[in-house]
Amino acid sequence: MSEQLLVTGGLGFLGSNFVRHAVAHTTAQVTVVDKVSYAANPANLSGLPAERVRVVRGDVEDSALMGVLAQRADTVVHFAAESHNDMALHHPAAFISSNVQGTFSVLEAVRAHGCRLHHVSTDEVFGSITPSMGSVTEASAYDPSSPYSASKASSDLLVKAWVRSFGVQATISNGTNVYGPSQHVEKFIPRQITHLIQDRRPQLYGDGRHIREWTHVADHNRAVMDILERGEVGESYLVGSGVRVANIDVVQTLLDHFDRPVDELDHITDRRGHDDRYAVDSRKLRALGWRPRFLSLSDGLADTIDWYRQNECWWAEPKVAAEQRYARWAIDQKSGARGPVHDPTTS
Ligand code: TDX
Repeated sequence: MSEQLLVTGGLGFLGSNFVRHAVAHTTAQVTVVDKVSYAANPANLSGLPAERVRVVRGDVEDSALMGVLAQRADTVVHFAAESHNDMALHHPAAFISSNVQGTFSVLEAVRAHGCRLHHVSTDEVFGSITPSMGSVTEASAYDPSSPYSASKASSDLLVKAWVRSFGVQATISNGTNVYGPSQHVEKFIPRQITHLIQDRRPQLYGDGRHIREWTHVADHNRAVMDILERGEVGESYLVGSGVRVANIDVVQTLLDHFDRPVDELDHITDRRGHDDRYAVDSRKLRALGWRPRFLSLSDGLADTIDWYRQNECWWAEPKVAAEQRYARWAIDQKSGARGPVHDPTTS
């Protein structure tokens, strides 16, 4: 493991869990660069030793800053991204700038300074996978459906091109849906958990039959570390637990944890361009020795629920703001109105 690690987006859900993992399991000095948007929280890194972790407030799109930071780094792990599909449907411009322009800036910085790069991406780049297709492999064609997944697909293609054209030493991971402590309350599982804590009814898009593969954040970040340590430069790796569950079954598992009737949920207007199913074949990653430890969604959710119960001060305010956005978007979707293309909640 490199000694000087630069983590972009290290105050977000995935990035901060990765920084904690790196501090616990390596001797690396970690620099976090994060623009501290609405999705980040400085508390996510609280309690870590200052002599191991330094936080720089800044935007990956700032190429001068990225140049300075990359000069001091051996390895860059690029988490920074706008990541919420619903937000992307209403404010797509922020996704193009953060995810595409931001990745371009990171690539130019690592190219100039010869850093090893790992780019964190998503299984959504492959689009919806019908049951007859089984699961995608790293060789499957990209076919993104949404502004978010198209922006991530674009960023992956930039990384692949920088590897081939300039010899940048990069790997990519395409992860499935991730869950665990400190995920933003706009996302599906924390939204439903915090609704239940507040005695509200879970909100399911459409019939709730959409299938996602759920990987615990700890498993996801061990995969990133394994790829950094043993992955082959120039390659992509799919990260998936194999735990594939329909949204309605996730909600009913949550209702069960809260001792609430299984039909106590609302079906609401479906998301536009909503992919029916994601499923990945993660054998290439498993060949590096990676195995998911969370094979029961119900067990993984128990710890996650406990975390949200104990950390209401962490999520109470962001939840009010997230629910205001959901209410506004529902009205816009019905009326066909368009909000500003650039997300007003980001700096
Ligand atoms: O209230 C909700 N009700 C609902 O039924 C919300 C917020 C979501 N859903 C559905 C939509 C999806 O089928 O739940 C599923 C998961 O939704 P999200 O948490 O928004 O995740 P998704 O759109 O699948 O994308 C996520 O996984 C891949 C992350 O947001 C991405 O950043 C990641 O790349």
